[in-house]
Amino acid sequence: MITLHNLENSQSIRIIWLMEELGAEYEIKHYGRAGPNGMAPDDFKKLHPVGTSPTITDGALTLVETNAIVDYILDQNPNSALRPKAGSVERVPYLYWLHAAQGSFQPLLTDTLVFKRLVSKTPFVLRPVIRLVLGKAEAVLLKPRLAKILDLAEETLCQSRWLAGEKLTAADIVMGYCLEVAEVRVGFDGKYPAIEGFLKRMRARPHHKQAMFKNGLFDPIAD
Ligand SMILES: N[C@@H](CCC(=O)N[C@@H](CS)C(=O)NCC(=O)O)C(=O)O
Repeated sequence: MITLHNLENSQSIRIIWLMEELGAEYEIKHYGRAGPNGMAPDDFKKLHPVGTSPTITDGALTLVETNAIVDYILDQNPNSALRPKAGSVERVPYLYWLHAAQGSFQPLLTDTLVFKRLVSKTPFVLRPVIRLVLGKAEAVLLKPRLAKILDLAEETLCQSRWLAGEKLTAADIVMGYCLEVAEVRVGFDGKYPAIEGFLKRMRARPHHKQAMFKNGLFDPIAD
């Protein structure tokens, strides 16, 4: 049976939601964050050389990386509609959003947090300088790319209920976390009503509610 090693308030919420949608058997082992920077504790880090959350174990196997875990779990549930079949209309948008989430969107969201913290942790007198330098990088690198992804998600969700069509897929589960983080870290300023509708539908799903309950506190970090 799969054990999800669940670091508190982390990306592994998606794996709980996935397992709940599948009705799969699994267990959760909870870990609190440690130290001033809120990293994973030592017993979590010992599970795998990379030491990131989510981590799953299944017998002798230990696996990290969200999308590798999602694929591993869906391989065990080959008939699930959460992964559209190759050749279907939904397959390519599914692949795009699944991989855009972890390959592009999540790193930009992490960089946004790092930039904010570099400013807030810099001694007060030096802050204007660091704000100026990072502000430029943010304006050139981060903000336009984030806006392009959010604009495309908005456009997509104006045309279909979920990102890869009318049915929920694992791409929505992976993107859902990113959109929740973007909501507090980037802010939508009323520009993304279709994304807000997506988040409302996501949070209304009984399996999502159950996942939240099993996860415990979920409070995406804004800054
Ligand atoms: N690319 C990885 C990123 C995982 C990641 O950065 N997880 C964060 C939690 S959201 C983490 O493990 N932070 C604690 C640490 O690095 O000690 C994935 O897709 O799973």
